Amino acid sequence: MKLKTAGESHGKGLFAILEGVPAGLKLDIAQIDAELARRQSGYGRGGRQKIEQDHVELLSGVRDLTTLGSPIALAVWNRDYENWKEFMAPEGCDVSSRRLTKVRPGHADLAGMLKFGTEDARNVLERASARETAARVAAGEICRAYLKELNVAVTGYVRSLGQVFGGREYTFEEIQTGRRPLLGMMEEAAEKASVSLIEEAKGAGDTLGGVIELRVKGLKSGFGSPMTYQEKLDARIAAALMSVQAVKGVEVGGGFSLAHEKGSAVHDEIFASDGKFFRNTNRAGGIEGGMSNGEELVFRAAMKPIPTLMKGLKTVDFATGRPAVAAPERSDTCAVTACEVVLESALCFALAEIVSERLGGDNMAQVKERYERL
Ligand code: EPS
Repeated sequence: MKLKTAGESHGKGLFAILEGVPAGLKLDIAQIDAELARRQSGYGRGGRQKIEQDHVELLSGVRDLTTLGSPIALAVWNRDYENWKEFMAPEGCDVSSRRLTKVRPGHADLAGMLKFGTEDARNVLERASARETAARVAAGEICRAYLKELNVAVTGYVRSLGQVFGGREYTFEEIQTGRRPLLGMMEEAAEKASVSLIEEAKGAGDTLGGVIELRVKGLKSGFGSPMTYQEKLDARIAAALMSVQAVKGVEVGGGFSLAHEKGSAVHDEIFASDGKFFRNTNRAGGIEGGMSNGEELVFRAAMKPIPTLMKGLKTVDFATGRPAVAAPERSDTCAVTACEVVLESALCFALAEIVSERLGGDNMAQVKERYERL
């Protein structure tokens, strides 16, 4: 499977081409739209989400809601384009307005201007914006449908937000049913404390990040390979998660905490019963030697606070070379809930890609039969 996205934050829309989806996969547009809506949700989001009501339009590769095996092209149109076409239209527009030169620390502005040889950070930030993830979520939902046919399920939740931490570990089923709608956290007390923290940050013109946990249930063993470093499951999934805007760290299973323990307290001991292997712990996060081992996959990703601060950080005006306060573009105070949704989508694509490489198959019946046989 291959996925490409295109589109600018205030351009006509966000687009994806997903290639390699077998024929015969049933799609549910309402389900894709529900996940797009969840990507727009979360306490602490900015004004843009009041303008948009993201909806997927399937443009090719699908007939009567069933995939054909051909590349799937899809669009999520930007409603805000109406307000921006004067400054963004590919066919010609006013590029002297809406310039951004007071480059934002932590954003793509400065490095991008130097790299692409432009004096307007808008030429970079429009693509670097996390709005791109709308296309990834729409495509990711098609990948989730593919995985669901094999009884592989993906879920996740917001584990911490700023300095607010959740209280305990949760089972896959608890996460699937117990995630709270306001912030995607699991506990009411943590959610309340997070809402106050977001209010406080908003008042101060500041932003907040958090940690997201992701789980995969039902993936059989043997996906990924230690034979070449490029094929390692943990490496490929870490790369997929790190590709999501603002993600600065990824852990697998016990992650960083494992480095502080002795081996005897880290590795999951192996038992067998009725010819089946099992473990009573899962500190490996379901991956050993770069392969799935049949246990749940467990990942955590750290999202940094969004770099657009209303209060503005110290910077330099690219146009004058003089000290300045970074441009306060409209943005979110906190988008950790949206990031959780996007990370699930990125994970769904990465897994579908890895699974389809091993199984091949022109149609879903073939894919299912091959998976059953493993
Ligand atoms: C986003 C849309 C953007 C931002 C945010 C995410 O909308 P606008 O720039 O029109 O307010 O809210 O983008 C960023 C955080 C960023 O750094 O660019 C979205 O739809 O997710």
